[in-house]
Amino acid sequence: IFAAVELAPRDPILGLNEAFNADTRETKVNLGVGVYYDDNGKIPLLAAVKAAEQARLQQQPPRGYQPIEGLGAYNTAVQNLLFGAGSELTAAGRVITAEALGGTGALKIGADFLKRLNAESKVYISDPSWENHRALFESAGFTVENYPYYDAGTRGVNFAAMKAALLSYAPGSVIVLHACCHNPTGADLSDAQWAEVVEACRERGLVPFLDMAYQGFADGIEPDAVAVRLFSASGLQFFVSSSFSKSFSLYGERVGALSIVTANKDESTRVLSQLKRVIRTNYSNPPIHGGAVVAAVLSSPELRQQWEDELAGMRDRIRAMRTGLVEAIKAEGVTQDFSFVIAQRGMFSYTGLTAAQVETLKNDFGIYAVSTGRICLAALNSKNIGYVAASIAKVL
Ligand code: PLP
Ligand code: TYF
Repeated sequence: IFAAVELAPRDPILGLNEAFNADTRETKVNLGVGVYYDDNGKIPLLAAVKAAEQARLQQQPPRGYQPIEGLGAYNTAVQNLLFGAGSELTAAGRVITAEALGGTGALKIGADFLKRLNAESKVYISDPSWENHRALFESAGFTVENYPYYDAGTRGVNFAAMKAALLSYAPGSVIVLHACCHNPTGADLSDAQWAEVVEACRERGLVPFLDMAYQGFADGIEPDAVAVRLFSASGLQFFVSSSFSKSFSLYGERVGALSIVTANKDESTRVLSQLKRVIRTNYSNPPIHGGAVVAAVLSSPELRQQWEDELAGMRDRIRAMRTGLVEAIKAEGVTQDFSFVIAQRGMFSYTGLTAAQVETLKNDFGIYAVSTGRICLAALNSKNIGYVAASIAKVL
């Protein structure tokens, strides 16, 4: 049966973890995968999560099947974060939300549903984008192409090229947009540019698919939702995949959601019925624990406040690491200007390090980064930042 099976390539990012784990050097640093570590280099268990989990364990709840679309309280909490607590769209029944297996699971059920709606559409992702975007939409059967995005010269977005491209695509094309904290570049659109993207989508009849994996990691819960809010105000229909992997530090629990904004309540009923069909044939219904914990935190004023404070702590620590890295590289005598690292948003920086320099960082210093030069700032801490800066200075 398996004689002709070929060896598949490793995931370029998750594959780095395997190499890192096998490295025996004590000074090794993993700047590859997009995970938030605290100043001790550990993945935090948030205090708000711990409190909600302990309360849940005390209750010893039964483990029946969830509804196909997941827990109602969870889906409502997701909608409040994305669309705002007083959203007219949710009040009008124009938003449906299904709990999903992380942001990845949300993208997958969204892609499968879109394929049933319009099998011939093309899907466009940013150049560059999260590796898995292409693979996910291709595995749903779509042809995937890039729209212009990052400009290495300015270390920002080539917005003129992006907008011109959007305006050239066939109506019905699916446009995957990073709602905030662009992965891998850290370069985001301004609010004014988002408004122009909304108009381009309207003018061309495009299908916007916002991917929100890092809400709260740029400026805060509300400001980071600006793209979702602008699309909401536009009257257009669109998709949003979202994830609590990072913002709740619940990576392995696989907690995310797919939300779809429709034209009206009747359409919502029909769309949800079809989305449930997609879910049923994928995994039937989502697991209970992660969503129940998130719902408990978000529906308790005290725990919610505690979570927002903890999220702000993660955001501030990443910012401090951005500034600290730029200063430490400078202190090593490097004259090249790295101040762009401070302006980038979210967990990542496109450092401009070449594949060869990344390779040397790994071989000579045990510092792991993605070959594109992407590093995860959230893996830096007060103990390793000096070593990383000194190593970068040596490979430059
Ligand atoms: N979308 C983007 C842009 C991401 O960076 C990630 C990474 O984690 C995801 C989606 C997937 O999130 P999850 O780990 O919740 O599946
Ligand atoms: O980009 C990252 O590092 C995170 C984590 O297949 C990740 O989004 C990376 C690759 C992958 C799944 C998650």
